[in-house]
Amino acid sequence: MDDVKLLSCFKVLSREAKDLYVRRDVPVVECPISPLEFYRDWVSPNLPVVIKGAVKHWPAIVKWTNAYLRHTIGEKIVQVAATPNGFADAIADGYFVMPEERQMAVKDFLSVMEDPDSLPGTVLYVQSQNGNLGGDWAALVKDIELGLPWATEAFGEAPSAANFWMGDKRAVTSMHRDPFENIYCVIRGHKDFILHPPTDLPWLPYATLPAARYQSTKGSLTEPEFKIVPLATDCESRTEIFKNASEMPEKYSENVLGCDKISKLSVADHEQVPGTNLDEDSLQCEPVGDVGTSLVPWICIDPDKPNFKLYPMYRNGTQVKVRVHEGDVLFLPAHWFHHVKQSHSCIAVNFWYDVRYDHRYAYQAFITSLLQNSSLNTGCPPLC
Ligand SMILES: O=C(O)CCC(=O)C(=O)O
Repeated sequence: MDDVKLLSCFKVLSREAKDLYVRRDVPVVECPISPLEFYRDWVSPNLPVVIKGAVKHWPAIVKWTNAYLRHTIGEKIVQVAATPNGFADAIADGYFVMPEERQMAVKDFLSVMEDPDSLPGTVLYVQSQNGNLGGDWAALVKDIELGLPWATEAFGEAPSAANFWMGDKRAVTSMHRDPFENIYCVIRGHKDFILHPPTDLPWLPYATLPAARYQSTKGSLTEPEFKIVPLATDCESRTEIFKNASEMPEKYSENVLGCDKISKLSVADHEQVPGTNLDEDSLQCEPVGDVGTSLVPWICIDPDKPNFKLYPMYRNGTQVKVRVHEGDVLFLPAHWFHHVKQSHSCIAVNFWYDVRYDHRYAYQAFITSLLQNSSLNTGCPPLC
């Protein structure tokens, strides 16, 4: 089929999705929700939903003040992402740039949250996505449930990873998609999501760029300088870069390491705290593609300020916006695109449940491969 015909087919697909089931807002349902309702109304049709008050009974909701965090875990050294502008894992200067990863005491991180001017020119975000709730932040697990019971029952297994998020209001998570069912719980403040359904893939432009990382240089005290340091591009160094779980954010796995990665990441022992068992042995980072190509395909449009001149096809997409408040939970189905911002010092916890390789997956993989074999959105990576 030629590209013009294919384009009109994708327009029909998007239009039908919009007319039939994708709403411009995310529905909000009240708690309690049964596993059956959750599965029937949201998981099976692959639709996002906010479950109001789903974690408001967690002790964390009242306990996780800065004073409590200082008292409980203040001395603990944790991994914090640092950038000059809040854009970690985003495109800058022709690179896909990952944040500088700093090790700092929780009490020092909290002091910067309370007074961001004390660390000028730097935006901090705890966003490691490596199951850090079972690692750096494990002392807090007692204040939450590990997985939401209705979700765990609906998915038929415990979550495979749990992540802790806390950061500056300037921190932005750029548009991407993950091969996991996501149960995203806001503990403090609020989170703003811009979503796109998987059927919008044709309208979300990708650029394939060399990977790099921010590195702060001394600079002056008031104006620290960050430089962008390209990552080594040979095969050996690339596997070295991501040789352990704490260094390999899961979401890059789709892009940097290829589809095989995901099954290798799946966790064998769900009895442990989710995420703690992502050890080096379970990660065999086999690079895909040609040796020497440390390239990352990444969505290059900013949904907050879309450049329609450069990306006119983006107009065909449907932005779905939702603010998730304290005590509420967003179900973000696998493969939905998302871009995330937050209120200052917002705290959230999310659970990733493994995706089922069912009809939804097959359908989305088909769309992706159609695009890859056309000239419409050739940069999009294979579905993982
Ligand atoms: O909270 C964020 O900044 C990003 C969340 C996200 O990307 C995820 O849970 O997959």
